[in-house]
This record gives sequence, structure tokens and C-alpha cells, in this order.
Amino acid sequence: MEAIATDFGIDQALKTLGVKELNNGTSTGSDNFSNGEIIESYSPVDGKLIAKVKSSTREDYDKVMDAATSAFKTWRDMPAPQRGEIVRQFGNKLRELKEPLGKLVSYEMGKSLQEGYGEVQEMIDICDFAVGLSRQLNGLTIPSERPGHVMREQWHPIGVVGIISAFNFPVAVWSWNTALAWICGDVCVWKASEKAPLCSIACQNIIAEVLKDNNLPEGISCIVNGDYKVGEFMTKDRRVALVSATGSTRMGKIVGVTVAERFGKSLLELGGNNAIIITPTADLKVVVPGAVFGAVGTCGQRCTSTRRLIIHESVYDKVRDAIVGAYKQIKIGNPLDENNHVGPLIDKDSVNTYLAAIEKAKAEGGNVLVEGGVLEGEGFESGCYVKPAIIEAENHFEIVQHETFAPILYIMKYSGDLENAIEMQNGVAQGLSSAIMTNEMKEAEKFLSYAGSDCGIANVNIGTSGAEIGGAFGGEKETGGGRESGSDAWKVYMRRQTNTINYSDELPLAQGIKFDL
Ligand code: UN1
Repeated sequence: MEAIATDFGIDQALKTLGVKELNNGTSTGSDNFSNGEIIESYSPVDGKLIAKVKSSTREDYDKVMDAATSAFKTWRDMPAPQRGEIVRQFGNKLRELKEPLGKLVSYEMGKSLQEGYGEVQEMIDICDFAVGLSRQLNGLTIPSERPGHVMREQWHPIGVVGIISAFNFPVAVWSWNTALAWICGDVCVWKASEKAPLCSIACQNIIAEVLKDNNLPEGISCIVNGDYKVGEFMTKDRRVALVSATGSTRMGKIVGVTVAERFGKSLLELGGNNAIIITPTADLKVVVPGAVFGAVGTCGQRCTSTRRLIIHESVYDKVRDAIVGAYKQIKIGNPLDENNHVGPLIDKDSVNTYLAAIEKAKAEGGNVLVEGGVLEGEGFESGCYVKPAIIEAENHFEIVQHETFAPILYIMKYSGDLENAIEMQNGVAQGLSSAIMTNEMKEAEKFLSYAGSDCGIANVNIGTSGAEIGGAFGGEKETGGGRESGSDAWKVYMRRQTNTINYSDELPLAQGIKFDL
């Protein structure tokens, strides 16, 4: 069949975004520096080769870094609110291009079209947030202990921000970083996932046009293409002041250590093993959609995906049956067709990891409640469509302790007090997102207290995924400790400077030290 693509307007979307021609290894925008091996991008939707993109060689990378470091000098001179104006224009372009970009995200990555649009909406939202913030990069004034003195704190741009992003959020996570970094006065070099290179080139085209319209150097936003080797150029490079990396814990450990070795800064947003605690007073109307969307949304490939349900024994059967029942309604298929809830996994390696995880869970004693498996036949030719599975398991199973990027939901019982559920929820190495379903105020507050969830995100009567950009996003423990997007996450993109100013005619020393000459 000739391109599902044409059926859902993908061809048109690719043309509008200026990436249609990338099927022969050409590149566009600031990416025209690339001269390395060809990366092929296959859509998990229909298995088609949709682009060939050249990866960056060491020389290409150095040219990009030269462009970025020289653009930084121009960009940091611009007042922050004026930088905000550029981000505002970028956000407006995204509003215009929400449909084609959302479609490309869905087609290249495989998430549902609604989620593809949602991702672009997150980009628009973070631009709005950053525009406002561009007038609020406020420092403190601090009382000095000395007469005629004042202390203050200022925030300055840090320089080049390297962004390493994952395939699962191929556009939004980049924008969380760039929108903030740009208003802070930094320039960005982006290494997107080699599994979604077209999305990054499309984004680069959009910002490159905004920069051109404003006679600004394109080096303010750069991309480099390739696998971990290109990422390594960045992590080892002293010119990259901050490396913001999203991906697996395994990758994050390498990035964190390499960047720390040269005393660079890193922002790590790594794996999650997110649980929902379901208490006796939980409302099923909230529990079922929250848990099901959390577990199967994006085909279980969000770092915030719900992996575990910890259900009180008194409501266990009722909740289990409701969730198993809801799984029967899930439609799996082409994510561009809005009737489907769940699209494919990113590639066949992911399918194999998913299958192996189910086998491992069974071998450890798990009881399969909803069978998994790979879908075959018409519409499933890519081989990447799988059935969301539910397995009754124990928290201590090795496979349960591990993040599998696939729609496998482990359900388990707790008995007695909430403390027991919290202990299970916290009893994993990761610490990204968590939730409690309860109508009991004391339980909710206990869960949110210092003795409650140990995660960066803790929700009440909401699932674990779908965080808004206004809050700081990220997690503790093996999730890496970084915070992106809202709240005061902007501070990591700047360097703090403490100033002490003496406006008296004397030179009193701090701590009352006498030093008379
Ligand atoms: C991710 O999975 O890397 O909370 C990001 C969410 C989204 C972001 C997830 N806003 O699910």
C-alpha cells in the first residue's frame, strides 16, 4: 500500500516542515555541517524508511561548537526581555505548525496523534512560560553585616548548553531546555535521539527561520546528529557548560561521571519506576482512567509511565477487575488514526525487550492477568505493535525493580496501613513519579509528607504521567536529581554570582577581623 503517510496527510506535513526531501542523506538548516555516516529513520507506524540523515563527524561537531560559542557573545548582549521576544515568536510559529509537527511526532515516534499534538502544546506552553520569565530572572539583595555595604546575587548566562534527548519525547523535552536556556542568554546544541532525527531537523528549521527573520546568528540553536559517540563529544567538551540529558539510567551514569570529571554541570532526567497506590477509599472513576492512561499511554514509553499498582487488599479484587475490564476496550493500531489509543513501540529491539520482560516476570512467579504479545497482520506490518499486558507480581521481583520501556503493568497487594504501601512505592532504585488514589485527607497528606513518597513528583488522585510544564519536572535517586521546565528550574541554566559592594569610606573586614596597616 502506498504510504499510510498520504492517508493521514504526512506527506503534506513533511513538506510544510521542510523535511520531505531528507530521504537521500541531505540535511538542512545548521545541520548542513553534517558529513558523517547516514542514519536511517524508519517509522514504527508502517515500517517505512522516512529519512536518511547524515550524522556529525568530529570536525562537523567542532564547526557547530564554533558557531555556538561565537553566537553566545551576540546573544548574551541582548537584554533578557528581548530574548523573550524571540522565544515568543518561536512559540507563535509552533502554534501555526502544531498540526504538521504533531503529525510528524506521531509518525516518526509512534505515539497517538493526540499525544503528538500534546507534545507540541507543551512546547508552546514552555515558550509562554519562558517569555514571562525573561522579565523575572531576579536575584536577591542580602543584608550585609558591615556598615555601608550591600550584598546581592546576580544570575548570568552560562554559555553553551548541550541537550541530549530521548526518542519518546522527541520535541517537547528539547523545548523545555531551550526555551529556558535561551531567555537565560545561553545558546543550545542539541543531539536528538538517532531514532527520531527528523523531528529535530523540523524543530531546527522552525527556530532557524525565527533567528533569520531577526538577523540573529543561527548558532543560537544548533543540532548535531548521531549516536552516543556524538553525545560523548559533548560530555567531554569543556566548552559545554551544562549537559542536560534525558534517557536511561545507564546512559545518565556515563554522562554524569564524564561531565563531573571536567567539573561541568549536568541535569539528568533518567528512568522511572512509577507506582500508584490505591487505598480503600479510592474512587474507581478516577483510578481506572488514571492507571490505564498511565500504563498504556505512549505505549508505556514515558519515563513517567505507570509501571506498578499497589492496591489495598480490601479493594484488590474490585480494582483489579475494573482495570482488567478497561484493558479490553483499548484499541491498538495506527496512532495517526484517532480511534486508536495505543500505537507501536519505537522499534523491534523494544519489542524484544518487552517480550523478554514478560517471560522474566513469569519465570519469577508472576501471574499474567492480561496476556501480552506482538500483533500481526494488516496494519501491523512494522512488527512494532504489542498488546498492553497486566501481570500480578511482587515488588521485589528483579524485573519489577527494573524499568522496561513498554506497556507492562505490574499489580500487587498491600495490607494494613498506608506506611506499608509507601514502603513498597519507595522500594525501588528510581524516584521520578508517584501517585496516591484516596479520598482520605490524612492519607493524602501523609503520602506527600517527608515520610511519604520519595519521588520528585507525587500526585493525589491523578496518575503518574502527564505533568504540566509549570512545575519542576524530574526525580530523585537513579532518576538523576535534575529538574526541568517550570518553577525555578531556570536557575540551572545560569551561573550565580554573589556581589558585596562597599559604598562607605572605610574597609571593614567581615567576621570583625582587624587588619591595620
Ligand atoms: C518523559 O517521559 O521523558 O509527565 C517526559 C509527562 C510528560 C513528560 C514526560 N509531561 O508524562
